[in-house]
Amino acid sequence: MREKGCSREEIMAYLGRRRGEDCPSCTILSSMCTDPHPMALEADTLFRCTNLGDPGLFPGTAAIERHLVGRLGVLMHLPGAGGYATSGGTESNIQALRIARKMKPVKRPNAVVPESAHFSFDKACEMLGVEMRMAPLDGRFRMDAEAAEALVDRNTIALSGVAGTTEYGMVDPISRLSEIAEEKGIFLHVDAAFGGMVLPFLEDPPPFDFSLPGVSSISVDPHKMGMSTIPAGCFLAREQRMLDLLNIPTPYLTVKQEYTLAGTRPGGPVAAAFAVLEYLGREGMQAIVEGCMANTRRLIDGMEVLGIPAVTIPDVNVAAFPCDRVPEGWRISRTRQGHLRLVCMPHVSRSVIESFLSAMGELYA
Ligand code: 0PR
Repeated sequence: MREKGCSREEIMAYLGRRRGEDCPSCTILSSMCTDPHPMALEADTLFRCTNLGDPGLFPGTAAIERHLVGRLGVLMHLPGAGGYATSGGTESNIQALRIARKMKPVKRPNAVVPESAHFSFDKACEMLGVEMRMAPLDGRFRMDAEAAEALVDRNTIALSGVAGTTEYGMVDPISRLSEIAEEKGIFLHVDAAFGGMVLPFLEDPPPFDFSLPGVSSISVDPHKMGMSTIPAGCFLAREQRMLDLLNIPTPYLTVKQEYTLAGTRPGGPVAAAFAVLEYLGREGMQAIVEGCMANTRRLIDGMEVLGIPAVTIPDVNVAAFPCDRVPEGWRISRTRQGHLRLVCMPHVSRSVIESFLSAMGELYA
């Protein structure tokens, strides 16, 4: 560390240079994050100095967290769902498995997840000493529910499906998983970290939420399609008592116990997530989601014209293509199977899609 501090101007000049090295968002085509909505930035700033880890000191912020959980519970068809604001899908998925393990304390627990599960499940299973069993996917990159059922045994503590997969944008057959979970009495966690803020705004979405009686918990991330600031995730549980299973005593806080994984938690992104939902309303969210879906279709059509058909028709705004070469300057990632993977987030506007397609056109001419 420096012996003597340096001036604000010097620091800001240095920070500005470093920030300039970051990729401009209009070149980022594979992120599930996006430029926060202006309403999110304003709300975040107001709550920048709050800590939800000690909610008795910030009762106003804590009330907003409850409102956010309330709104998302209603969106997931369960008014009054239990829940809290997490740091994102990873924390939510870990919490789901912690609860499932508490609810079924077997010696050698396993969890059945699809091959397409996000790598946060690897982290969760490793941390919790749970064997991760991966069910294969069908021809459209969705979990094969019958194969999943065959992997379930008496040591299975949880079954999980994804609503909006990270790599192919597919929704697993959650209705069927719900039936299996009910029949066998297993905890069913739906990872809707991405799709949770997309599917409710589509015209005829596949069922994935608490409207299915077997669904026990859901991850949904406002810092993805909810256009909040980072970190804003949300974990929702069918019953508050599921979360209470995770309570540990917190002797020197304003509350006597907590079930969150993180201790100190930022209020800013939570206020931001709430503010965006309030500002846009269902109509505003629908318009943004429709725009992203229209851009996804345009991308798929444009690639098809270039002789590169999408590997599947996605349920949400993620499209994957079998394609080796990409033009310079774009930040694009690949799936585990090597397909090019693009996420049409709100910052990926129609003109960004058109520039990408024309650069692809030149490359493949
Ligand atoms: N579940 C699903 C279905 C996800 O897609 C993700 C993240 C998670 C859980 C984990 O969420 P957190 O990262 O919030 O804990 N999916 C993307 C990924 O890791 C997120 C991402 C964001 C990737 C920005 C790239 C990027 O630039 O691949």
